[in-house]
Amino acid sequence: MLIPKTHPRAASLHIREKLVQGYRSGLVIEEGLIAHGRGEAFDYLIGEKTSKNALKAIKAAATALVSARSPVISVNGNLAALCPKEIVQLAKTVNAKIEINLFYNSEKRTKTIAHALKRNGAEQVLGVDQKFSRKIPRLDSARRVVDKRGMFSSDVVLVPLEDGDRTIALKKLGKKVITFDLNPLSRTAQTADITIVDNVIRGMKILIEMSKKLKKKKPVTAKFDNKKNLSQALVEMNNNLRRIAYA
Ligand code: PTJ
Repeated sequence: MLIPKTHPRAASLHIREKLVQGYRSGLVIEEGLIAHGRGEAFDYLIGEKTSKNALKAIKAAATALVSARSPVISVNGNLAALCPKEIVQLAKTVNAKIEINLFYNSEKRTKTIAHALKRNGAEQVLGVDQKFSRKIPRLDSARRVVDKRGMFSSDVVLVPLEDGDRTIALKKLGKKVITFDLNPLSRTAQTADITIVDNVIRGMKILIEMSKKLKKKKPVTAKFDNKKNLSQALVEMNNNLRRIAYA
């Protein structure tokens, strides 16, 4: 679809188009389109821009990733469709492994996603070869299977657009969990250590830049209160709603 640059919601329509393309090329499943729709609604509420609370969370996330012993970026269909280049750039910047981990698992889609990441410069993609599989205990979905070289032995995991059960399971395994989630009320947003309430397509770029800056100096882990930051996100949403309603 040709979207005129002057369209008031051009950025958001471009993002939607990426998802649709991702669906057509086999990266994304139908449920991923629904998840995206939910994200779009929340993005509208935050004014389709990166907020102050998101920047605070991004700084905390960059510090955690740069200081991690063995960081991992968990990739699902939506993330692969929205920001394949940024996944690879961030992995190279913070020396993280890239691991495919799907909620609606299929070998074919895993391979399609791995090819897309490699086309965008990834050297190694974990989660493809089953001989390295390990299971997260007490988790039912296909996402319980992780790579022993990646998520299983990691200390910090970035899991954008994640489902709640898995976030809780990763936390129980002692991992520091960072997520992107436009819905500050989702179980993932509420249980992660660091929740970035921003569209992953905007936030990933900022996360890369911030990580590059922090890498140059020794990052100091400042206190970060996720619950407080999420409350701030809700306050900002509420203020935006009032602005829209009374404009
Ligand atoms: O590719 P798979 O099989 O691993 O499946 C991926 C989906 C996304 C379908 C699966 O993880 C899922 O069902 O996720 P949920 O439980 O719908 O959660 C997705 C969360 O991401 C929701 O809270 C959305 O609001 C949020 N979200 C959607 N799009 C974006 C987003 N957050 C940040 N940026 C987005 N672009």
